[in-house]
This record gives sequence, structure tokens and C-alpha cells, in this order.
Amino acid sequence: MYAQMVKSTGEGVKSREEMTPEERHFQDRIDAGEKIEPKDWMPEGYRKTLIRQIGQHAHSEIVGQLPEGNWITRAPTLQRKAILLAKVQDEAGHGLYLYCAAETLGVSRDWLTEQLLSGKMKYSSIFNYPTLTWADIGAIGWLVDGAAIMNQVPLQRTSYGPYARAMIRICKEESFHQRQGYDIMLKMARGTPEQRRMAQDALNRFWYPALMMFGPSDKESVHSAQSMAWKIKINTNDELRQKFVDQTVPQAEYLGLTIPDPDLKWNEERGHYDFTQPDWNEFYEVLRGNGPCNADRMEARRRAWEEGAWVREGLMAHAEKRRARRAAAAQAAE
Ligand code: FAQ
Repeated sequence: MYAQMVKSTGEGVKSREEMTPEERHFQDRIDAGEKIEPKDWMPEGYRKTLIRQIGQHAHSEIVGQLPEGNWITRAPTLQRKAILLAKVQDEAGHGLYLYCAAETLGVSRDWLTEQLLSGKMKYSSIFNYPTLTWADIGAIGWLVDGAAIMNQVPLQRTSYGPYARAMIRICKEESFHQRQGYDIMLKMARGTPEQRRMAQDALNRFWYPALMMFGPSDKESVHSAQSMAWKIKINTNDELRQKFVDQTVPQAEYLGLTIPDPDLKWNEERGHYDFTQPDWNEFYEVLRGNGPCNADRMEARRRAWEEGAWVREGLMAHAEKRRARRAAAAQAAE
């Protein structure tokens, strides 16, 4: 069982006494709220955790284009097409900022892609679900971008400078994405009975996968304790999931749609909604590659990588020619 493979939160974080002097100094900088920059000394674990998280995040942005890209030609109006096209292009841009941030940690974009294609690196579970109707595009913007913002706003304060700075720009664009999704949902929810039914159906299918985006429960999370000690993560998975539910329920009410959770209830004492956890077996199955669209998504990425090989080779040959020309000119000038 995957759950048996993971360590519980709190394990594996070194106490101050166990740290080397370099590690102690590094932790002091983190605790003082300083940003860590690419050339600064960092523990190997910090570097690896960032490569894993930023790489996974970058892959998610790129793979995340696929479910929505599927609807660009079928968007109902020219304006909706233009908006969706711009959104999908934004996601490509986010992937590129994030690959650049990962490159500052000493790995190449090619290596990151190879890790994805060989199954060693992940992308967000959410993108393994299909987009069956136009309302799904509304649900993705509203719920998936909504969950992404909830997770990424705190990441603007993450301890690694290049990641934090990439997140500032990404969050601005994600807010626009969330609003465009909500706008589609509003139109559908206030439309014909059939449109309303489609909007409710999209919410029914995307609600629990959106809750899964925040990762496993805190007690099953492998990396949270160390990532929070290093301020790579600012909040736990469960904290963010709760915030997302609290924010989204009133939005669903405004739409006149029903969250597919009969046990969802405001808890006066806690000051939060009580809600049903997603099916974690389904989550781990999706992570193992057994979600509805895992094979399609990986196939699309593999095809794009193979079919783009000639472009990468051409660019490398061009760069090499320019380098050789510059070297020859410098030699002639001596
Ligand atoms: N999917 O110990 P934790 C977007 C893995 S937003 C797949 O709790 P961690 C925008 C995790 O990697 C989506 N795998 O892990 C957009 C680990 O496995 P590993 C992307 C997941 O890292 C919108 C294991 O489970 N956002 O793309 C997931 O501390 C619309 C144990 O978990 C980010 O990546 C999952 N949902 O916390 C684009 C945000 N959850 O690596 C297009 C940055 C967990 O040891 C259209 N990332 N796992 O093999 C994070 O904040 C964190 O990495 C978490 C997971 C919170 C996702």
C-alpha cells in the first residue's frame, strides 16, 4: 500500500543539535525570513525537495493545458475561444517560468522532461480527469485554478527566491483564470435547464479531484514537516484544503449549485465547514498511473517531446554556429 510507504509528518526533520554548523546557519537564515538564492549554500535535501516540487509544478502547468486545449476549437463563441486560448497559453508560460526556476538549482529542462516521461516525476493528479462538456472548462477555472491559487498564494513567500518570484507573476494570472471559470459557471447555472444540469454535473465530477490537489492528509504527507521547516511549504495540505472548502461553498451557493457532499455542514465551534474527505484510494490509484486519462496525457507529452526533437536540435545547431562565429571574430580581433 502506498500509505504504508510514506512516513508520517514530523519524522526525519533534524533537531538543531543534529545539524552541522552550515545547516544551522542555513536554518537561521530561513527562520529569519531571508530568501535563499541560487548561488547560496543549501543542504542537498533542500535542493532536491525544490527540484521535485518545482519540477512537478512545472509539469502540471504543461500537462494542465491538455484537458482545456481539448475545448479550444469547441468553445461556444469567438470570445470564449479567445479567452480560453489566452488562458491555455498562460499555463504554458507558467510552465516555462517554473522550468527556469528549477534550472537555477542545477538541473536541465531536458532532464526534468526525461524524469516525467520515465515516470520518475509526477504532475498534479487533477489533470488525469477528462473534460467531457463545456461546463467542465468552467469547473476547471473555478475549482482547479481556485485550488491552485489557494496553494500558490502562500508560495509567493516560499524561501527560495526564484520560486517565490515566479509565483508572484503566476498568481496574478491564475486570478484571471479563476474568474473566467466562475463566469462560465455563472452563465451555465443561470442558463437553460440543460445548461444548469451540465454545470451541476461538472461540479459533481470535479469537486473531489479538486480537493485531492492539496495532497494527502497531513498524517500521510511524506514531505510536509521538512518542507515547512525549510519554509518551502508555508501551510499544511489539510489547512489549505479547509481554506479552499470554506471559500468555495458560498461561491457554489451563489451559483445555486449543490456541492456533492451530503455531510457538508458549517461547524460553528470550529468556524469552518465540516466536509467529507476525498476517496484516498482513488488518489493513490491516479498517482500510480491508473486514473482515467494518465495514459493519454503521458502519450501526448511523449509525442510532443519526440516530434519537437528537430526544433531542439536546430536551436542547438544555431547556437553552436553563433558561438563559433563569435569565437572566430574574437580571434581575428586579437
Ligand atoms: N498530484 O508529502 P506530500 C496548476 C505526491 S496547479 C500528484 O504531501 P508535497 C495550475 C507528492 O508529490 C497544480 N501527486 O508532498 C493549473 C509526493 O510524492 P513524491 C500543481 C501528488 O510535495 C490550473 C506524495 O504525493 N501545483 O497546475 C499530489 O509536500 C489549471 C506525498 O505528498 C503544484 O504543484 C497531487 N495532487 O505536497 C494549470 C503546487 N499531492 O513527490 C492548468 C506546488 C501530493 O514524493 C490548468 N506543489 N502528491 O513522489 C505543492 O504545493 C506540493 O508539492 C503539494 C504536495 C501540496 C502538491
